[in-house]
Amino acid sequence: TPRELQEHFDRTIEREQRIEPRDWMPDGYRKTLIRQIAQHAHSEIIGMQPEGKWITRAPSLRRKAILLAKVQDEAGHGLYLYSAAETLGADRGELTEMLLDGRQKYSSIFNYPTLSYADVGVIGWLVDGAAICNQVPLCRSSYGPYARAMIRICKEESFHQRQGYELLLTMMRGTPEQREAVQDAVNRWWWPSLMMFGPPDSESRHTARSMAWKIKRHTNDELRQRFVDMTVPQAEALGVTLPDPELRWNPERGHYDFGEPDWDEFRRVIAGDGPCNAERIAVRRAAHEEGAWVREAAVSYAAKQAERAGR
Ligand code: FAQ
Repeated sequence: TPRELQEHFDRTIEREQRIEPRDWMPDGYRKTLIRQIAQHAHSEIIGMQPEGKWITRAPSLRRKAILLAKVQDEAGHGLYLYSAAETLGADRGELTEMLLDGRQKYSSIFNYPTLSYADVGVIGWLVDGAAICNQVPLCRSSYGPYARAMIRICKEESFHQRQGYELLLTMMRGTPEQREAVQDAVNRWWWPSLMMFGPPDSESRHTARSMAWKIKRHTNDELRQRFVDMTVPQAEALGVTLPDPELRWNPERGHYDFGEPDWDEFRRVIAGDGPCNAERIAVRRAAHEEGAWVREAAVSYAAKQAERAGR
Protein backbone atom coordinates (compact mmCIF):
# COMPACT_ATOMS: atom_id res chain seq x y z
CA THR A 1 0.00 0.00 0.00
CA PRO A 2 1.10 3.64 -0.46
CA ARG A 3 1.50 3.99 3.29
CA GLU A 4 3.84 0.99 3.50
CA LEU A 5 5.88 2.32 0.61
CA GLN A 6 6.26 5.68 2.30
CA GLU A 7 7.23 3.99 5.58
CA HIS A 8 9.81 1.85 3.85
CA PHE A 9 11.27 4.96 2.17
CA ASP A 10 11.37 6.87 5.49
CA ARG A 11 13.07 3.96 7.22
CA THR A 12 15.69 3.67 4.49
CA ILE A 13 16.54 7.37 4.86
CA GLU A 14 16.54 7.18 8.64
CA ARG A 15 18.98 4.24 8.66
CA GLU A 16 21.37 6.02 6.32
CA GLN A 17 20.75 3.44 3.62
CA ARG A 18 20.63 4.39 -0.03
CA ILE A 19 17.58 4.87 -2.23
CA GLU A 20 18.15 3.10 -5.56
CA PRO A 21 16.43 3.66 -8.95
CA ARG A 22 14.14 0.63 -8.57
CA ASP A 23 12.86 1.78 -5.14
CA TRP A 24 9.63 3.65 -4.59
CA MET A 25 10.24 7.32 -3.77
CA PRO A 26 7.98 10.33 -3.16
CA ASP A 27 7.39 12.54 -6.17
CA GLY A 28 8.95 15.55 -4.46
CA TYR A 29 12.14 13.59 -3.73
CA ARG A 30 12.45 12.59 -7.37
CA LYS A 31 11.77 16.15 -8.59
CA THR A 32 14.26 17.72 -6.19
CA LEU A 33 16.95 15.28 -7.22
CA ILE A 34 16.33 15.81 -10.93
CA ARG A 35 16.47 19.59 -10.38
CA GLN A 36 19.71 19.50 -8.37
CA ILE A 37 21.49 16.84 -10.46
CA ALA A 38 20.51 18.51 -13.75
CA GLN A 39 21.66 21.91 -12.49
CA HIS A 40 24.91 20.31 -11.45
CA ALA A 41 25.34 18.56 -14.84
CA HIS A 42 24.58 21.77 -16.76
CA SER A 43 27.15 23.59 -14.58
CA GLU A 44 29.86 21.11 -15.49
CA ILE A 45 29.19 21.47 -19.22
CA ILE A 46 28.74 25.26 -19.22
CA GLY A 47 31.73 25.40 -16.85
CA MET A 48 33.96 24.14 -19.67
CA GLN A 49 33.64 27.50 -21.43
CA PRO A 50 35.47 30.00 -19.19
CA GLU A 51 38.61 27.86 -19.02
CA GLY A 52 38.21 26.24 -22.45
CA LYS A 53 38.74 29.66 -23.97
CA TRP A 54 42.37 29.57 -22.73
CA ILE A 55 43.36 26.19 -24.19
CA THR A 56 44.67 27.76 -27.40
CA ARG A 57 46.49 30.44 -25.39
CA ALA A 58 48.17 28.34 -22.72
CA PRO A 59 51.68 29.65 -21.97
CA SER A 60 53.44 26.27 -22.43
CA LEU A 61 52.85 22.77 -23.74
CA ARG A 62 52.73 21.50 -20.14
CA ARG A 63 50.05 24.03 -19.12
CA LYS A 64 48.07 23.21 -22.24
CA ALA A 65 48.12 19.46 -21.54
CA ILE A 66 46.99 20.07 -17.95
CA LEU A 67 44.18 22.42 -18.96
CA LEU A 68 42.98 20.09 -21.73
CA ALA A 69 42.79 17.23 -19.22
CA LYS A 70 40.87 19.35 -16.73
CA VAL A 71 38.31 20.59 -19.23
CA GLN A 72 37.81 17.03 -20.51
CA ASP A 73 37.20 15.88 -16.94
CA GLU A 74 34.45 18.47 -16.66
CA ALA A 75 32.73 17.01 -19.73
CA GLY A 76 33.02 13.60 -18.08
CA HIS A 77 31.45 14.90 -14.86
CA GLY A 78 28.55 16.33 -16.83
CA LEU A 79 28.02 12.94 -18.46
CA TYR A 80 28.03 10.95 -15.19
CA LEU A 81 25.56 13.43 -13.77
CA TYR A 82 23.19 13.31 -16.76
CA SER A 83 23.32 9.51 -16.43
CA ALA A 84 22.43 9.78 -12.73
CA ALA A 85 19.47 12.02 -13.68
CA GLU A 86 18.36 9.43 -16.25
CA THR A 87 18.09 6.78 -13.54
CA LEU A 88 15.28 8.97 -12.13
CA GLY A 89 13.39 8.87 -15.43
CA ALA A 90 14.62 12.22 -16.78
CA ASP A 91 15.44 12.49 -20.48
CA ARG A 92 18.83 14.01 -21.26
CA GLY A 93 17.57 15.75 -24.41
CA GLU A 94 14.76 17.35 -22.44
CA LEU A 95 17.11 18.50 -19.70
CA THR A 96 19.26 20.20 -22.34
CA GLU A 97 16.18 21.89 -23.81
CA MET A 98 15.25 23.12 -20.33
CA LEU A 99 18.73 24.59 -19.87
CA LEU A 100 18.61 26.31 -23.26
CA ASP A 101 15.21 27.90 -22.73
CA GLY A 102 16.00 28.99 -19.17
CA ARG A 103 13.71 26.59 -17.29
CA GLN A 104 16.70 25.03 -15.53
CA LYS A 105 19.63 26.83 -13.97
CA TYR A 106 23.37 26.31 -13.92
CA SER A 107 25.83 27.68 -11.38
CA SER A 108 26.07 31.47 -11.18
CA ILE A 109 29.88 31.24 -11.09
CA PHE A 110 30.21 30.44 -14.80
CA ASN A 111 28.69 33.76 -15.83
CA TYR A 112 31.87 35.69 -15.07
CA PRO A 113 34.60 36.30 -17.68
CA THR A 114 38.15 34.89 -17.60
CA LEU A 115 40.46 37.82 -18.31
CA SER A 116 43.96 36.35 -17.95
CA TYR A 117 45.75 33.04 -17.46
CA ALA A 118 45.77 33.74 -13.74
CA ASP A 119 42.00 33.19 -13.88
CA VAL A 120 42.66 29.56 -14.84
CA GLY A 121 44.64 29.14 -11.62
CA VAL A 122 42.10 30.99 -9.49
CA ILE A 123 39.21 28.95 -10.91
CA GLY A 124 41.09 25.79 -9.95
CA TRP A 125 41.90 27.07 -6.48
CA LEU A 126 38.68 28.87 -5.50
CA VAL A 127 35.95 27.53 -7.79
CA ASP A 128 37.05 23.90 -7.63
CA GLY A 129 37.83 24.41 -3.95
CA ALA A 130 34.26 25.56 -3.35
CA ALA A 131 32.95 22.74 -5.52
CA ILE A 132 34.83 20.17 -3.41
CA CYS A 133 33.58 21.67 -0.16
CA ASN A 134 30.02 21.44 -1.46
CA GLN A 135 30.38 18.02 -3.08
CA VAL A 136 32.31 15.91 -0.56
CA PRO A 137 29.20 15.72 1.70
CA LEU A 138 27.13 14.80 -1.39
CA CYS A 139 29.10 11.52 -1.52
CA ARG A 140 26.82 10.61 1.42
CA SER A 141 23.67 11.80 -0.34
CA SER A 142 20.73 9.42 0.12
CA TYR A 143 20.29 8.72 -3.61
CA GLY A 144 22.72 5.94 -4.61
CA PRO A 145 23.60 6.85 -8.21
CA TYR A 146 24.19 10.52 -7.28
CA ALA A 147 26.35 9.66 -4.26
CA ARG A 148 28.43 7.19 -6.28
CA ALA A 149 28.95 9.65 -9.15
CA MET A 150 30.10 12.20 -6.58
CA ILE A 151 32.90 9.96 -5.26
CA ARG A 152 34.70 9.87 -8.57
CA ILE A 153 33.94 13.51 -9.35
CA CYS A 154 35.44 14.61 -6.03
CA LYS A 155 38.67 12.72 -6.69
CA GLU A 156 39.04 14.50 -10.00
CA GLU A 157 38.06 17.86 -8.48
CA SER A 158 40.91 17.48 -5.98
CA PHE A 159 43.37 17.19 -8.84
CA HIS A 160 41.78 20.29 -10.42
CA GLN A 161 42.13 22.23 -7.21
CA ARG A 162 45.78 21.28 -6.80
CA GLN A 163 46.64 22.18 -10.39
CA GLY A 164 45.10 25.62 -9.84
CA TYR A 165 47.01 26.18 -6.64
CA GLU A 166 50.28 25.00 -8.20
CA LEU A 167 49.77 27.34 -11.17
CA LEU A 168 49.22 30.24 -8.76
CA LEU A 169 52.30 29.33 -6.68
CA THR A 170 54.34 29.40 -9.89
CA MET A 171 52.95 32.79 -10.91
CA MET A 172 53.51 34.19 -7.40
CA ARG A 173 57.20 33.27 -7.73
CA GLY A 174 57.31 35.12 -11.07
CA THR A 175 57.40 38.80 -12.09
CA PRO A 176 55.54 41.65 -10.34
CA GLU A 177 53.09 41.67 -13.28
CA GLN A 178 52.35 37.98 -12.73
CA ARG A 179 51.74 38.55 -9.02
CA GLU A 180 49.44 41.45 -9.86
CA ALA A 181 47.51 39.30 -12.32
CA VAL A 182 46.95 36.70 -9.59
CA GLN A 183 45.77 39.30 -7.07
CA ASP A 184 43.46 40.84 -9.67
CA ALA A 185 41.91 37.45 -10.45
CA VAL A 186 41.47 36.70 -6.73
CA ASN A 187 39.71 40.06 -6.28
CA ARG A 188 37.26 39.25 -9.07
CA TRP A 189 36.54 35.59 -8.18
CA TRP A 190 36.36 35.68 -4.38
CA TRP A 191 32.78 36.93 -3.92
CA PRO A 192 31.30 34.94 -6.80
CA SER A 193 32.94 31.82 -5.28
CA LEU A 194 31.11 32.43 -1.99
CA MET A 195 27.85 32.70 -3.96
CA MET A 196 28.32 29.17 -5.35
CA PHE A 197 26.98 27.82 -2.04
CA GLY A 198 23.58 29.35 -2.76
CA PRO A 199 21.50 31.99 -0.98
CA PRO A 200 21.73 32.50 2.79
CA ASP A 201 19.90 29.81 4.75
CA SER A 202 17.14 32.27 5.63
CA GLU A 203 16.32 32.57 1.90
CA SER A 204 17.02 29.02 0.75
CA ARG A 205 13.70 27.50 -0.23
CA HIS A 206 14.93 23.93 -0.67
CA THR A 207 17.45 23.36 2.14
CA ALA A 208 15.14 22.17 4.94
CA ARG A 209 13.35 19.64 2.73
CA SER A 210 16.56 18.44 1.06
CA MET A 211 18.26 17.98 4.44
CA ALA A 212 15.31 16.01 5.82
CA TRP A 213 15.63 13.73 2.78
CA LYS A 214 19.43 13.61 3.31
CA ILE A 215 20.00 14.76 -0.26
CA LYS A 216 21.92 17.74 1.18
CA ARG A 217 23.90 17.04 4.35
CA HIS A 218 24.71 20.64 5.37
CA THR A 219 23.12 24.03 4.86
CA ASN A 220 24.42 26.62 2.38
CA ASP A 221 25.79 28.84 5.17
CA GLU A 222 27.55 25.95 6.93
CA LEU A 223 29.41 25.01 3.77
CA ARG A 224 30.22 28.64 2.94
CA GLN A 225 31.81 28.99 6.40
CA ARG A 226 33.76 25.77 5.93
CA PHE A 227 35.10 27.08 2.61
CA VAL A 228 36.20 30.40 4.11
CA ASP A 229 37.94 28.62 7.02
CA MET A 230 39.76 26.32 4.63
CA THR A 231 40.77 29.04 2.16
CA VAL A 232 42.15 31.81 4.39
CA PRO A 233 45.33 29.89 5.38
CA GLN A 234 45.85 28.92 1.73
CA ALA A 235 45.63 32.60 0.71
CA GLU A 236 48.23 33.43 3.36
CA ALA A 237 50.57 30.70 2.10
CA LEU A 238 50.14 32.00 -1.43
CA GLY A 239 50.72 35.61 -0.43
CA VAL A 240 47.46 37.05 -1.78
CA THR A 241 44.87 39.20 -0.01
CA LEU A 242 41.22 38.19 0.01
CA PRO A 243 39.15 41.29 -0.85
CA ASP A 244 37.06 41.41 2.33
CA PRO A 245 37.88 44.03 5.00
CA GLU A 246 35.63 42.21 7.49
CA LEU A 247 37.52 38.94 7.25
CA ARG A 248 39.08 38.05 10.61
CA TRP A 249 39.53 35.11 12.95
CA ASN A 250 36.90 34.91 15.66
CA PRO A 251 38.38 32.92 18.57
CA GLU A 252 35.02 32.61 20.32
CA ARG A 253 33.35 31.02 17.34
CA GLY A 254 36.47 29.17 16.24
CA HIS A 255 35.75 30.37 12.69
CA TYR A 256 36.60 33.30 10.45
CA ASP A 257 34.04 36.11 10.37
CA PHE A 258 33.48 37.45 6.89
CA GLY A 259 31.45 40.07 5.01
CA GLU A 260 28.12 39.65 3.29
CA PRO A 261 28.24 38.80 -0.43
CA ASP A 262 26.24 41.13 -2.68
CA TRP A 263 23.01 39.10 -2.82
CA ASP A 264 21.42 41.51 -5.31
CA GLU A 265 24.20 40.70 -7.74
CA PHE A 266 23.63 36.96 -7.06
CA ARG A 267 19.91 37.29 -7.81
CA ARG A 268 20.63 39.24 -11.00
CA VAL A 269 23.12 36.63 -12.22
CA ILE A 270 20.81 33.67 -11.60
CA ALA A 271 17.94 35.57 -13.22
CA GLY A 272 20.04 35.65 -16.42
CA ASP A 273 21.56 39.11 -16.15
CA GLY A 274 25.22 38.39 -15.29
CA PRO A 275 28.21 39.53 -17.38
CA CYS A 276 28.35 36.39 -19.56
CA ASN A 277 24.93 34.66 -19.30
CA ALA A 278 23.87 35.41 -22.88
CA GLU A 279 27.24 34.31 -24.30
CA ARG A 280 27.33 31.07 -22.30
CA ILE A 281 23.87 30.00 -23.46
CA ALA A 282 24.54 31.07 -27.07
CA VAL A 283 27.72 28.95 -27.18
CA ARG A 284 25.91 25.99 -25.59
CA ARG A 285 23.02 26.31 -28.05
CA ALA A 286 25.35 26.46 -31.06
CA ALA A 287 27.24 23.37 -29.84
CA HIS A 288 23.95 21.53 -29.39
CA GLU A 289 22.72 22.45 -32.87
CA GLU A 290 26.03 21.66 -34.53
CA GLY A 291 26.01 18.27 -32.81
CA ALA A 292 22.52 17.33 -34.06
CA TRP A 293 23.89 15.21 -36.92
CA VAL A 294 25.95 13.12 -34.47
CA ARG A 295 22.87 12.34 -32.37
CA GLU A 296 20.85 11.51 -35.50
CA ALA A 297 23.59 9.23 -36.80
CA ALA A 298 23.82 7.43 -33.44
CA VAL A 299 20.05 6.90 -33.29
CA SER A 300 19.93 5.62 -36.84
CA TYR A 301 22.90 3.30 -36.24
CA ALA A 302 21.24 1.91 -33.10
CA ALA A 303 18.01 1.32 -35.06
CA LYS A 304 19.89 -0.57 -37.80
CA GLN A 305 21.69 -2.70 -35.20
CA ALA A 306 18.37 -3.53 -33.54
CA GLU A 307 16.82 -4.42 -36.88
CA ARG A 308 19.75 -6.72 -37.73
CA ALA A 309 19.58 -8.38 -34.31
CA GLY A 310 15.83 -8.90 -34.78
CA ARG A 311 16.26 -10.67 -38.10
N1 FAQ B 1 23.87 29.39 -8.99
O1 FAQ B 1 17.02 26.64 -2.05
P1 FAQ B 1 18.39 26.79 -2.60
C1 FAQ B 1 31.08 22.71 -10.73
C2 FAQ B 1 19.27 28.32 -7.05
S1 FAQ B 1 30.53 23.27 -9.21
C3 FAQ B 1 22.70 29.25 -9.63
O2 FAQ B 1 19.49 27.02 -1.65
P2 FAQ B 1 19.42 24.15 -3.29
C4 FAQ B 1 32.50 22.17 -10.81
C5 FAQ B 1 18.71 26.95 -6.72
O3 FAQ B 1 18.91 26.06 -7.79
C6 FAQ B 1 28.95 24.12 -9.50
N2 FAQ B 1 21.56 28.94 -8.99
O4 FAQ B 1 18.70 25.54 -3.58
C7 FAQ B 1 33.31 22.90 -11.81
C8 FAQ B 1 17.28 27.26 -6.48
O5 FAQ B 1 16.64 27.52 -7.74
P3 FAQ B 1 15.29 26.74 -8.25
C9 FAQ B 1 27.76 23.20 -9.54
C10 FAQ B 1 21.63 28.75 -7.67
O6 FAQ B 1 19.36 23.37 -4.53
C11 FAQ B 1 34.34 23.71 -11.40
C12 FAQ B 1 17.34 28.61 -5.79
O7 FAQ B 1 18.56 29.21 -6.20
N3 FAQ B 1 27.58 22.47 -8.31
O8 FAQ B 1 30.32 22.77 -11.62
C13 FAQ B 1 22.83 28.85 -6.96
O9 FAQ B 1 18.89 23.53 -2.07
C14 FAQ B 1 35.13 24.41 -12.33
C15 FAQ B 1 17.23 28.52 -4.28
O10 FAQ B 1 18.41 27.98 -3.68
C16 FAQ B 1 26.38 21.98 -7.92
O11 FAQ B 1 25.38 22.15 -8.59
C17 FAQ B 1 23.99 29.19 -7.67
N4 FAQ B 1 25.17 29.36 -7.07
O12 FAQ B 1 20.95 24.55 -2.98
C18 FAQ B 1 33.07 22.76 -13.19
C19 FAQ B 1 26.38 21.21 -6.62
N5 FAQ B 1 22.57 28.60 -5.66
O13 FAQ B 1 15.80 25.43 -8.77
C20 FAQ B 1 33.83 23.47 -14.13
C21 FAQ B 1 25.08 20.51 -6.32
C22 FAQ B 1 21.25 28.36 -5.55
O14 FAQ B 1 14.39 26.59 -7.07
C23 FAQ B 1 34.87 24.31 -13.70
N6 FAQ B 1 24.06 21.45 -5.93
N7 FAQ B 1 20.69 28.44 -6.76
O15 FAQ B 1 14.75 27.59 -9.34
C24 FAQ B 1 23.85 21.89 -4.66
O16 FAQ B 1 24.59 21.52 -3.74
C25 FAQ B 1 22.68 22.79 -4.40
O17 FAQ B 1 21.81 22.71 -5.49
C26 FAQ B 1 23.06 24.28 -4.15
C27 FAQ B 1 21.78 25.11 -3.98
C28 FAQ B 1 23.88 24.38 -2.86
C29 FAQ B 1 23.87 24.87 -5.30
